[in-house]
Amino acid sequence: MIEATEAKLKQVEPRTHYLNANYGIKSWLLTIDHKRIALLYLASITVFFFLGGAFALMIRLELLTPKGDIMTPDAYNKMFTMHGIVMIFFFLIPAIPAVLGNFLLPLMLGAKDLAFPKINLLSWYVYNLGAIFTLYAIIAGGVDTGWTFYTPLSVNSTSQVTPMAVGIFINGFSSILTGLNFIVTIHTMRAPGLTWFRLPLFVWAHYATSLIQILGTPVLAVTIVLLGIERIFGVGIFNASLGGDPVLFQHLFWFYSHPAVYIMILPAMGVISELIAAFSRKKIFGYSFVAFSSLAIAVYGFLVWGHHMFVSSQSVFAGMVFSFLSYFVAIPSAVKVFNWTATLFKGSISWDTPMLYAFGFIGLFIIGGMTGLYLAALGLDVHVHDTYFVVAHFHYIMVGGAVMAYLGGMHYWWPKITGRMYPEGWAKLSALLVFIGFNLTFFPQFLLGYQGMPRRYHEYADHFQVLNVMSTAGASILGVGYVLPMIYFIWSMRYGPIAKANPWPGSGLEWQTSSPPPTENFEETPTVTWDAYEFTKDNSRRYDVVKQGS
Ligand code: HEM
Ligand SMILES: [Cu+2]
Repeated sequence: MIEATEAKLKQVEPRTHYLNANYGIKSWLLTIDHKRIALLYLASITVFFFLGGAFALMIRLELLTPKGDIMTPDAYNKMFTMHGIVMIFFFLIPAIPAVLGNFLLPLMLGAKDLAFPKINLLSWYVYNLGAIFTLYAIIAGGVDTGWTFYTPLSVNSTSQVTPMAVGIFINGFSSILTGLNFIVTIHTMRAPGLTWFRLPLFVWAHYATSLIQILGTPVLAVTIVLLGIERIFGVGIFNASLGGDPVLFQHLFWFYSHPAVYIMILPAMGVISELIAAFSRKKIFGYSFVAFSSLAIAVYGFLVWGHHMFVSSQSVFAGMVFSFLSYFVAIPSAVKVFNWTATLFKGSISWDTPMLYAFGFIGLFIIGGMTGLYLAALGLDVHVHDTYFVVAHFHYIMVGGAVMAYLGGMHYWWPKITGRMYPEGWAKLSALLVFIGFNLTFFPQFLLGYQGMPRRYHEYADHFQVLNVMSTAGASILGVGYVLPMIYFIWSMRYGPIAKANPWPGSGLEWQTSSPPPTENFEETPTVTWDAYEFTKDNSRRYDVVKQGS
């Protein structure tokens, strides 16, 4: 009843917010509003998600039967390479920071924008410039080296390695600039009263992620430049016959790429902390442990790259050290899982769609993380290295973890972003499809890998077929689960019920302004007098009345 009146009022009295403040292509392409830039990223990233998804389905179709009958081995190599490259560099790494981070950080901090709004816009253009080179490489024939570009293959390959490397190199700068912008913003633009230990854990997670982006990404950039130099001039950096070392490439590559998996998972953990608090209406148990565990993960993450190289000619002693250190990375992750669980304990839990994704995340992340411990065990890894066990493990982390959190976060903040609610029934259905489809796709791959099916092969022995058919069937369900939200999100932008300022309700500053927020985010700079996740007793909003823009 009250809601109906509220909706009517809004129809009578249209208010200005960041979406309707200006119209026209130019007002979008030249915007320096972090909220609009987030949406620009959302558009670019969604294109790449579905491109990468199309490659994935081609892989699974090929693997439906043991004989390689729908494509040549060469085409298959290109298929999984491009799937990996697109998903990692153009979807997973930017997804949560560039879309949700961009949109939310200034709102959560009570700031008007990021510290460097123009650099923020520049980051988006840099992303797209990199994307153009990558798309060119794909159209011009693709790359067949695997997303890891291992030498010597990547030096000798006649496929489009060079333009692809250029694309990833350029894209890296977008990542660095975003990280830099976030760090400066978090340091300098917090609202009065918003001390470090009152920050939402989402902000802590992005702070830690930004550190990795700034420290790690340049290493990848250097690695790629060296690869380019080696390909063009053949100076003998990686070429053993000229005195180079092909394994050096793997060291450089994983020195970046292991920390990079935390670029993908830390922001996801930040999202999950917000969801768990909001939907159990409790303060996160052990707030400062969760905050510091993000930093610990960011720092430790740089010490364990060698666990990707147990069988790449490093000494047994080096292998033991990397194995040992890898177990330590598990501790801060486990701290988070334990603390989320403790938060749920005796909480008043509600089962809205974002919470379903949060539960999904926790379950799948535990499976992904525990199997990571198996892989970190030197002796076991020698057995399952380069089998489907590894493929299953990293999909549980990256798809079961990062993508679940991304979707959960998109649902949670959708009313804030668009001012409209999504259809809850459809959303629950798609969350269910994603969960079932995901497990059916990737769980059989643990068994396949354990039984010895190698990854990156386009034919396999007959007795692996049953599990592969299950996996392909799961992938189809997962595909439907991913397409559904895209459809109803677009639908909801026009027809969804009008959202309140704080529909769940949540406790962060972003919920204290109207949905969608005005261009300047807040009517007046808020002063913070409460700690993170301090919910009011009656579960109501902290401020019931949020002044609307004129
Ligand atoms: C429908 C969903 C998906 C299916 C069916 C699928 C399938 C596969 C398969 C079969 C491989 C192994 C290729 C091989 O080693 O022969 C693979 C590799 C990979 N996937 Fe996925 N995938 C899916 C979704 C995703 C998503 C959403 C991401 C990232 C967000 C992702 C990231 C990767 C990466 C990084 C690799 C490694 C490529 C490599 O080095 O072999 N995948 N995927
Ligand atoms: Cu690793």
